[in-house]
Amino acid sequence: MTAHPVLSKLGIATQRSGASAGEWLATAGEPIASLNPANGACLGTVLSPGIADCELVLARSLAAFASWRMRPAPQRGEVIRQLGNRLREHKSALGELISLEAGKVRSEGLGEVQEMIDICDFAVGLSRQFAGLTLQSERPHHRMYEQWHPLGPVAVITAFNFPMAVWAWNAAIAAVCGDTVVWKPSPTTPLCALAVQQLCHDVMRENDCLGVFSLLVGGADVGQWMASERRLPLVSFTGSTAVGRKVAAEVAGRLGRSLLELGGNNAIVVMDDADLELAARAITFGAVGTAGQRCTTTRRLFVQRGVAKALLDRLCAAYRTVRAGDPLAEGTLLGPLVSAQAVAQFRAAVALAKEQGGELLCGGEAPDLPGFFVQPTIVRAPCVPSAQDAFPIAWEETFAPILYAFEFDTLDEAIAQQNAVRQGLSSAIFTESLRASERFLSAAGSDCGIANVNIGTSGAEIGGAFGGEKDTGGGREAGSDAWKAYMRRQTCTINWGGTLPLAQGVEFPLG
Ligand code: UN1
Repeated sequence: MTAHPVLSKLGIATQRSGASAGEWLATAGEPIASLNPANGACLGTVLSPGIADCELVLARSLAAFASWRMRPAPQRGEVIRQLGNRLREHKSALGELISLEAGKVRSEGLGEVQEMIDICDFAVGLSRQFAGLTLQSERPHHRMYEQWHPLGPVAVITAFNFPMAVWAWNAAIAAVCGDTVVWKPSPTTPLCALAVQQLCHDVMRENDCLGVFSLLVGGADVGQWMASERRLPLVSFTGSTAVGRKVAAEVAGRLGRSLLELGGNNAIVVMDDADLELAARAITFGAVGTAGQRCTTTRRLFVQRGVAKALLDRLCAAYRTVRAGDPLAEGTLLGPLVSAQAVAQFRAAVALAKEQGGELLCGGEAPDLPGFFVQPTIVRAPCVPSAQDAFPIAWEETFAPILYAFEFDTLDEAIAQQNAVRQGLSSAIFTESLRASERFLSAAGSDCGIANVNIGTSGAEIGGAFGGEKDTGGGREAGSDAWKAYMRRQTCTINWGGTLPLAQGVEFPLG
């Protein structure tokens, strides 16, 4: 099989090892095939690591950590600056590979690479800003402060839908914090991981820090090993709530830390006074973009009764203009789902929605094509007092472009319904009313980790902390002070006087 030209461009045309600790290792595990979801063709095969390979990678990661943690943070930042530049140079090839392997349309593939570049820039700046507090000691001639130290090798387990960027959110921040990173990507998108790791090899070699970034392209056995491995003090996991729950329990059992980015079931609330053009654009991008396979995808719409017909008509018209097909072709807005199984889940969800009284407003079909394509779909939820009991399908996260539309009368009702699901990632309101938007953003408003006004639920910038509440797992990654998850806090008290006063006035006189 001749390798796709983009693999040659990225230097991985003949690469088959799925394990690296700075250089590719001979691996002993099962082969993993990478499929192009737009046509089902095999893009390449990667050999997964066995547990002995995992042990070797971890040993090298630990060895690299011993010196990396002592390199001044701004110098670690310099390495990430170079990585960001490498990503800039290869942006177009990396974006194309994301489109080939994950099925994202070209602009979204490139956007994902940009997200990596952005987080590198952010991490470079951050590397000069890790700051701890100076605190007031109650004892004379004592100084108290806190400082932040690196944790050790960090496990990063990522999903197929952001096959590069979620690694970058974790890896760029962890690396400037002084941690090393052991990455287990989704076995559905192994080549994306290989390409990124190959770029890391060059950067690490040139900066004499081999082992800071390692890779283990494996399945659930590798994930299980990571969760139970005490020498991985932090496990960052992105994926389903069901698997995240298991990872969290396993990591908690050894009192390790986990950082969870799990399922979302994100909603947009549209008030009667909203700019419907803006809302329709945002809902279409949120629900149809990435073929509905973002954790931030808009899955539920709550529209106030006065504008329900107008908005749904607009949406159905917009959906009809969405061109599906080859993700790399000019003008395509909807690529394939990631697998045949995802198409089966789409079909099952549409069937259940109809069975539970939903009315199909548009889409609903999975055309019989070689790739894993489905139609963007809107289902009107049945009008019942408690939609949760009557329409349980809308309480599930199906990774497909299906939007469930609900009508409501009052904002309080919409907020209550929006918050009624188990997940709590992203949310948005469209309104021109200050009162309505502030109510939505208040402590009694949206219960999600992300709450937006007049923009959709997906496409967050890296500068904010990203993550959500409840079944979404509570983790925060990327910007703001998310770096604190990758470090340990140390409280230090220094006595620079000549006596030993005890705190709380305790006396302990000796002879
Ligand atoms: C994900 O779907 O796992 O906010 C992450 C967004 C992207 C990240 C999504 N920046 O949609």
